[in-house]
Amino acid sequence: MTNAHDLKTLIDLFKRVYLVRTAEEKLGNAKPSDGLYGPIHLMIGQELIMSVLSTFFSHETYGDIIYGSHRSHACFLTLSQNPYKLFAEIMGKKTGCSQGMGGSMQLSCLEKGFLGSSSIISSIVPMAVGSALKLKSSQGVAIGFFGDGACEEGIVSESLNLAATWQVPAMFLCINNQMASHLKIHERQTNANMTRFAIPHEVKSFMAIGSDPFDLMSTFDLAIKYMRETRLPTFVEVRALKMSEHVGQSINENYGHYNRGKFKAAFNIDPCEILEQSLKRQFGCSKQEIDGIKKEIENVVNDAWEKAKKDPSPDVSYMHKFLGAADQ
Ligand SMILES: Cc1ncc(C[n+]2csc(CCOP(=O)(O)OP(=O)(O)O)c2C)c(N)n1
Repeated sequence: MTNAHDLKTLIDLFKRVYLVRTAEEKLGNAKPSDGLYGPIHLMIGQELIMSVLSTFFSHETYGDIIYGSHRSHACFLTLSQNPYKLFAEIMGKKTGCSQGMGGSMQLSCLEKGFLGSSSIISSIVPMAVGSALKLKSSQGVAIGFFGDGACEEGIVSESLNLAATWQVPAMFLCINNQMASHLKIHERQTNANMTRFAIPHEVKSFMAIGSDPFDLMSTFDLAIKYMRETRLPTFVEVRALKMSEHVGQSINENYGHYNRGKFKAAFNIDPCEILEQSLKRQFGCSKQEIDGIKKEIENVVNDAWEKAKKDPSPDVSYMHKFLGAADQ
């Protein structure tokens, strides 16, 4: 992406954000008869981050690599543009991106450089450093994204130390939604600023607001250009507010300690709405044009859902193939 204020760029971004939002709402509103398996970590409210990042990321051109956390639907969707493979995976179908064996937290899209996500908090961070080492003599970058809770794991600091010592192009992307499961940041850390983890390792850090498309565009632009040119690591903190519960299909107005309505009113942070308003007010897009884009995406998502539901489950003998060498 070159010109952040270009209409075509913003429409493309809106399509990415709306695809993630629609797919996540589909998951959040699923009925028991839809047959979803395993824990699902939605990230409604955080869609813009991966949507913007994906426009600067290119496995085809540079060999870029990315690894994700347990909350990775947006990474998969923005890179693959394939809600069908995501839904099939979460429904435990053979046609899913991990052949129905991984579920919501174990996603990948190898052909686009998304090498995997993991349910083990922070476990992908050293993998990003390993990939960055491999990419050192190219122009590619390796990204590992994680939450503020993951910063409390020693391996994030150990990985920062190695990336800085080896001088490799690894991006430590921390999505700071100020919650880890059900604990607020001030119950776990003395300071809500995550970039401080980069300071002892002299890793250059950046900070962006996750609901501001222009801030995200300029931050990722700067950070990725810096890495492509210097081959050095970066730490990027994005402040975000998640409008869904920690885990589960809880996107109702009142659930647990979240109240989505109050949240939206208090912070005015819905990135989908911010982008839509920006397209209308600053770029003169008509309601009809925006509604047309939305309808098209909703149709793609609905068709993907129905198709995935009809797919077969993997057979049990196939599952055994992945259960390790113990019984071979
Ligand atoms: C090593 C490890 N410890 C604990 C857990 C349990 N757990 C799952 S999600 C989570 C909180 C993660 O918070 P954060 O990293 O901020 O990501 P967020 O859920 O906010 O996106 C925890 C502690 C885990 N999955 N792995």
